[in-house]
Amino acid sequence: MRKRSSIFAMAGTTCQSVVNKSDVIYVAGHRGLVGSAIVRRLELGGFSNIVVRGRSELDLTDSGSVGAFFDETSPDRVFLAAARVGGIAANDAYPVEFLLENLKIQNNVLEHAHRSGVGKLLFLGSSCIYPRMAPQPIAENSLLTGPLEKTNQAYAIAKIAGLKLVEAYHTQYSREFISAMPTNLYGPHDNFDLETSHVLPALLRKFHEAKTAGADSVEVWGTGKPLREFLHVDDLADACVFLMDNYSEPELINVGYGDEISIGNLARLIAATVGFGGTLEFNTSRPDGTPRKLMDSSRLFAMGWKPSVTLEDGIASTYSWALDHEFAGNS
Ligand code: GFB
Repeated sequence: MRKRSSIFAMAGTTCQSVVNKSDVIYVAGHRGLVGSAIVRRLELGGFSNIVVRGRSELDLTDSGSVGAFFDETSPDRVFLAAARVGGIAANDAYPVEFLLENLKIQNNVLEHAHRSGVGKLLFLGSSCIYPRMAPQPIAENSLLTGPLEKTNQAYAIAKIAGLKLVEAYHTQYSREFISAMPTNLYGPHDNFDLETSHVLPALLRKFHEAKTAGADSVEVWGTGKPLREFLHVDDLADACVFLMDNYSEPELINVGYGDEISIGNLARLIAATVGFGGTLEFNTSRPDGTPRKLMDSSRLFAMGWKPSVTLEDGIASTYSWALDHEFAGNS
């Protein structure tokens, strides 16, 4: 029998606002960019009861296994950072997997977290849930006010289903589940594969390899004109722990950096950080995606949380990490 089901199934009994150091905290997706940063942040904060499971130990797309895991571990808190993710090309190429795997993972974790009486759960979405032409900066109330960007529609729909399920558990069962929508992220443990990654790790690899090979130019996808907002994943992890303590509303909340940069200027900044002195070639046969995606994070900022890693510092430290972990043997 799950240990807290009967107590927590009662309406209005789930408020546990402050995370205790001894709480059992399950971080789903601990090997990924976001999950690994949350684990680092929790360890720094002195949380000692962190539960993680690798893919070979727990298949989050399998409901029975997820149920058995929650029975066995009975977490007090859950950070749901497990997801099938990728950059613009991967989203475009694998809509079935982005839709199906994400729906399965989030449905299983949310359902079994509810059944086992988890005190609080934070679900992570993405800024691509908002309409392609949403007014900028994008406020939370832009959700479902217009058509989505086609290149990441499948992922966005899965994430919208997830945050609506979070809201439903909140309103129907008074379950303290919350949703955070991060802007574009980067940092250590990112995916650096050129076809499936996001732009920042891809450009770090491209410029690094071009410098190493003595190449004259580097290909940058699209026109270079789209605007993106980048948040270092350590800041996101800090915001997630902050929200776990301070936010209990059913409605999603944005987590952004507060500033944006064009892809062309991002490429120039990365080239300078890496020390590549050649030229940029914009390949316009590759998609630009959403023209602009700056989040309005004023609700979060007004609560007292602010990011601390500048884009310049974050790129430099991510490059340094990649040199040791991703590009080792290629420098
Ligand atoms: O980061 P990214 O793949 O995803 O691409 P999105 C951002 C922009 O960088 C696009 C351009 O305009 C790309 O065309 N870009 C330039 C590159 N060079 C490259 C390159 O070498 N690799 C990549 N990947 N891009 C994602 C969504 O959209 O944002 C996801 O697909 C998710 O679902 C994520 O929401 C946060 O910002 O366009």
